[in-house]
Amino acid sequence: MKLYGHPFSSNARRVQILCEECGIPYDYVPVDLLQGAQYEEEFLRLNPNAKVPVIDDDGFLLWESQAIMRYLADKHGATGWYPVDLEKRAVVDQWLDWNQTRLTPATEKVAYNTLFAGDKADQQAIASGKAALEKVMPILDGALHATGWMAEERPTICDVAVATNVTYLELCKYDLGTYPAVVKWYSALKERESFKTTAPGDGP
Ligand SMILES: N[C@@H](CCC(=O)N[C@@H](CS)C(=O)NCC(=O)O)C(=O)O
Repeated sequence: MKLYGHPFSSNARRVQILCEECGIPYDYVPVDLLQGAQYEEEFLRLNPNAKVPVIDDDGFLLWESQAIMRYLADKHGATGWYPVDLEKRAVVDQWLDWNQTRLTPATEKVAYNTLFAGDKADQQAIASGKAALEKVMPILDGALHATGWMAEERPTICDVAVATNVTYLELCKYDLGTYPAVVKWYSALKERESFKTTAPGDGP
């Protein structure tokens, strides 16, 4: 399987972490996002959205990081990471949707403008991203109080997906101190080999 990604891509990283955790073999194909390689015709044939990650699994193409995680977990029988029980799976899916619709937009506003935009940084976007984070982070913190994990008594793909966003909050020096359960959970995940070997360093 080929995994098209970029070292700064939190979306590609979550797929890579799952592969590392489950021993799923993959060839990592870097796409030079900073030079615009995602807009080249050859790449657009893989993903017309011009985004990483994409996988090419023996000719089967799939984009959208969380759809890829679900597909790989199912294909490789990683039921600990993505439970098969209807209700348990629904809770993992709930958090994946929450990640895409609530946490990611807020995180992206802060991270893009703090780390990538340089002198085009939009301070209003940072402020509105932070205001949105103030609403969503307590929800994550509250969920983690019961077992220390988001959905199960162990990490699942939603913990991985959400944590790759939290990495960017950390890089932005966003103060997580108000969310003690998040700090504990994230510290535990960071200790895992899969997180260490895929970490984006200090960012751009
Ligand atoms: N919803 C998509 C988002 C993918 C995405 O935004 N990828 C970013 C990297 S983290 C990207 O490829 N950006 C390139 C661009 O926008 O030009 C997913 O979950 O895979």
